[in-house]
Amino acid sequence: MIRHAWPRGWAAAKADYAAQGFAILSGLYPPSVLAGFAAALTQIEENAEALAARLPGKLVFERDLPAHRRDGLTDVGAALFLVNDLALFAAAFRPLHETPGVKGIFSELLGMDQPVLHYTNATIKQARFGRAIAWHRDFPNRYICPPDGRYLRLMLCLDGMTDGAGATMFYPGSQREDATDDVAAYLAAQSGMPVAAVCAPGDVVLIHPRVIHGGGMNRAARPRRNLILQAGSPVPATQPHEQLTGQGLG
Ligand SMILES: O=C(O)CCC(=O)C(=O)O
Repeated sequence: MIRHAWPRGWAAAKADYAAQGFAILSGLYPPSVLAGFAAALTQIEENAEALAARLPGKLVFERDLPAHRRDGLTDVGAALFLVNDLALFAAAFRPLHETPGVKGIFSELLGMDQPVLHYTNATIKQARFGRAIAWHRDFPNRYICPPDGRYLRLMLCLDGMTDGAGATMFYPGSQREDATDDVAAYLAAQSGMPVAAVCAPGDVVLIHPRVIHGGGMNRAARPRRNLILQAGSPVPATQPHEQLTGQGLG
């Protein structure tokens, strides 16, 4: 049986983050801002081919990714998996890092006065065939990642997340220092089940960079779209930079 984690208030979310390596929080973004995000993302999806030609490398199509993570399905049209560097596409995405409250969340969880933005993306699990995401940790990663590991990801669930519909799954506690670095070895030694982050549209999931997470396909009839922002310590100049990399939050 799959276990679930549910949204909590800030004090409980902070405790969850420390104990489990992830936490679910409600009410951070106002409804009008959420509607703006959804409309801007829909615009991108509807104009994906033209935008991909104009902004090479920023859109990742399902058709260019291995089909085994979507049950072998190959007829996927111009369906997107990732939209990277959201600020390039629409000003409507700016509240993702500018909304009051966002800076405080990062500052408190990281113990840092001036966290800076690393990157943003939309991670889309399409209706019916949205791909599964393998078990992984976000630190270290090969994209944008301060060497000190002091950062976290805020994942806004535009459509909410439910079982069987691609909810992100977590191994609670796998962020701890004593957890083995090797994800496969950690999983092999586990007797516990992962936990599904079940949440409503507009909720956010706060993800510790060392917690092991992944998730199954979205087999539901509606898409599961998340917006992600990573922020924390400044990143070295030698790493890739997005439009807003290095900007302060709030
Ligand atoms: O979209 C998801 O379910 C998870 C995204 C994720 O694993 C990540 O950004 O590291």
